[in-house]
Amino acid sequence: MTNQRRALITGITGQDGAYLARFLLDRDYEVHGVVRRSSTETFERINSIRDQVCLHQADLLDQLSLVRVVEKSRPHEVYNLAAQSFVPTSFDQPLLTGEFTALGVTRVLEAVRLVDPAIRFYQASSSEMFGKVQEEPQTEQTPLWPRSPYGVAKVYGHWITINFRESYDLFACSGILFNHESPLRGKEFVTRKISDGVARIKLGRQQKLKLGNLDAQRDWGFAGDYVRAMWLMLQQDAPDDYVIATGVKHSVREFCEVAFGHVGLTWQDHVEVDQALLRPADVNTLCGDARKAKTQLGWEPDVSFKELVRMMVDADLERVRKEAT
Ligand code: NAP
Ligand code: F7E
Repeated sequence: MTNQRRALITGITGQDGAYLARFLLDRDYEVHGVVRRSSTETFERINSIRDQVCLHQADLLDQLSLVRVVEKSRPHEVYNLAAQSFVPTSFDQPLLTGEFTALGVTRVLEAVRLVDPAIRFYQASSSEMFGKVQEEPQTEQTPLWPRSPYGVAKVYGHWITINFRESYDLFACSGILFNHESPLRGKEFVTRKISDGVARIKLGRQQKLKLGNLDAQRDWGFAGDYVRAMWLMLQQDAPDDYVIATGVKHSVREFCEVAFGHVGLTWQDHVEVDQALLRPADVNTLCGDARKAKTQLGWEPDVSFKELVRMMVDADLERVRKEAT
């Protein structure tokens, strides 16, 4: 083993995993990633760095597979990004979501504690934990009131991380990240669904875009900015929890306005509301107060809302243009 820093990322094939892996490679880390077996590979987001990272098969449902990966990679830092992360699916599959997104965190923490309690641990907590918001903006102290099985599972993951820190003195941090997006965002999430829809409509491949709750407001930031915050948390003298957000919120309707407007279209001509896309319980508004992260980590976002929307639409235009008609 060399002196090079080693990091293990669960969820390396997801949006954040892909950005974090690149961020750590740029800082000369040896990067290891957990991937689960499937009949078709899901490595699209990490294709360009595939030969620079070391991938290990394991699953959040399988305790021993996680122990083996930690033993094999002997990381200094573990970033637990893997989860069933799509809120509507959590209403359809609440038990599976609990297994992955809640108990999965305990399994990774147990693997860390067993193999090497000196490993620094990052948990991907979420603004979804605030749900029916009890104050605005939300801080690290705001009471939690989750509104979906996903949010409930994340509350468990958040508190088990704090519990392991307090019980076993682990360097375990929890980042309460507000929505963050990018051209690598999954297409079922509303921002990417809109940017992809705008590109297809502009290029004549689609006529209409069906959406659900247009009034929902989110504090949207850029994923590339947010992975920097994850890393900063693990470089501090002591473990702690931080809200990561831009402090500015916009509605889904406003997102549509900027995205369609960017290509010279009027969103009202193309967007249709589909009642089937409404959730049994939705989070109507979220807006974070990241002053603690700014003061203690020196973290601030670089990319603004409008820059983010344009970046996503431009990337989808380029991609759809290359697709065969
Ligand atoms: P994402 O794109 O949905 O990626 C999820 C990752 O988890 C994928 O790599 C997926 O692998 C992996 N995974 C799922 N179930 C697994 C299992 N049983 N075993 C091993 N790996 C499994 O999510 P993201 O947007 O990058 O978010 C990263 C983390 O941050 C998640 O925990 C999410 O809940 C949390 N979070 C996200 C946001 C946001 O706005 N993006 C905000 C707050 C918190 P496959 O490729 O095989 O499916
Ligand atoms: O929905 C509304 C929807 O699915 C945002 C995950 O990364 O961020 C994400 O969860 C809002 C909701 O993200 C559609 O009702 C309207 O109010 O993009 P979303 P999310 O549920 O906020 C948090 C922080 C996470 O941690 C999660 O892992 O947009 N909305 N129309 C729609 N949403 C979707 N998906 N599709 C629509 O057609």
